[in-house]
Amino acid sequence: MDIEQLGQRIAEIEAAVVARLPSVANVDDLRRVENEVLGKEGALGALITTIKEYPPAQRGQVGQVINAAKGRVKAALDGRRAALEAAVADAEAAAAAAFDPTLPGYVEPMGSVHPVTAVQWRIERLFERLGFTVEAGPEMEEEYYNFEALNIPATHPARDMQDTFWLTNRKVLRTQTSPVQVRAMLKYGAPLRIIAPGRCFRYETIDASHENTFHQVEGLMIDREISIPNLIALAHTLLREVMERDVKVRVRPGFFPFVEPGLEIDMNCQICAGKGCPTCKQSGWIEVLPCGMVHPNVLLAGKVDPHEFSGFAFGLGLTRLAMMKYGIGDIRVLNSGDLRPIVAARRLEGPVVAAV
Ligand code: FA5
Repeated sequence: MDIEQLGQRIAEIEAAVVARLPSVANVDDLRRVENEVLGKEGALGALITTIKEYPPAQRGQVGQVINAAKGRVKAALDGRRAALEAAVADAEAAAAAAFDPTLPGYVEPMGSVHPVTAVQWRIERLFERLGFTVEAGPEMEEEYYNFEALNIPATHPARDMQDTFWLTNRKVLRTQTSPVQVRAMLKYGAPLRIIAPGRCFRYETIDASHENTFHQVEGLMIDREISIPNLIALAHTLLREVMERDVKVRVRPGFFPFVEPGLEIDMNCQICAGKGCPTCKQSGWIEVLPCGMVHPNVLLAGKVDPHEFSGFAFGLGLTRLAMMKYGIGDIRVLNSGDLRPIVAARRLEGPVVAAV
């Protein structure tokens, strides 16, 4: 290749690079192009090695031609690099300008606890102040603790009082929280003060006030010289404190094999103010607190001496109490995904979470 041909070859290389530059989209691609042209084995870079093929007298001129071309190509590459960097800086500045820190933030909707949980927590705090501890028992319960230990042998007609979900392993879904009574006596002995909130299950026809899954709170106090006036006083305090208003209660006899005597403490229906509605079955009263003095057979099952100790127990209908407190007329909404009871609870209390 003589000098003239070399000049043409260089002009072609330069023209190709210049034509290609506008389509180079970023600095990394530009570095690749630079290497392909100016690198040791690049189109221009490799020409340097051809110098020795020229007569010594021409070699200086050949070197100058090649280096001048490399300088022009380098300048074109630097120009494109500057343009690409400026475009990136402009895009970053535009993005920063689009962010307005003075705009109000997005407020996440705040969750809150279920009305039944809110009432349960309130009851737990009240009883903790009175020296009670909070116990739990299994929802899948031994037949023994759900029935026999509570003075309900297999042949006793009282078994039919609570329609039971029997499991194939001969256990039951507990129909009441009362099994925790004997479990707690065996665990701690006497004297004893516990409450046991939890879910209960009954194979029932569902209506406005009956669910097959609902909550109770068991209460048990065992000591020397415990009597019915202690129980009634505590029941009244409990209902007033939970409802946060004065409520009417009535006491009537009740039968449960595990208490003697047994009582039913009812509260005036808060849905209809005692006038009568589907929730209270038009009676104006709602049964919330069956209770009584613990039967000696139950104390014996718990290895507590009935000659030394006596006690009272109650089984508060927690779900129904939550309904009364928040004016929820139909129990079914509490186990559904319906948020209306939550909203009602919020309206009365503010965010329930904050009250805990
Ligand atoms: C009992 O379950 C006894 N274990 C209560 C007890 C404990 C008595 C200790 C004496 C001493 P009862 O079956 O009545 O009793 O249920 C107690 C409360 O649970 C009822 O007053 C009612 O408020 C609630 N309850 C009962 N069945 C349902 C149901 N299907 N749906 C919603 N609440 C119910």
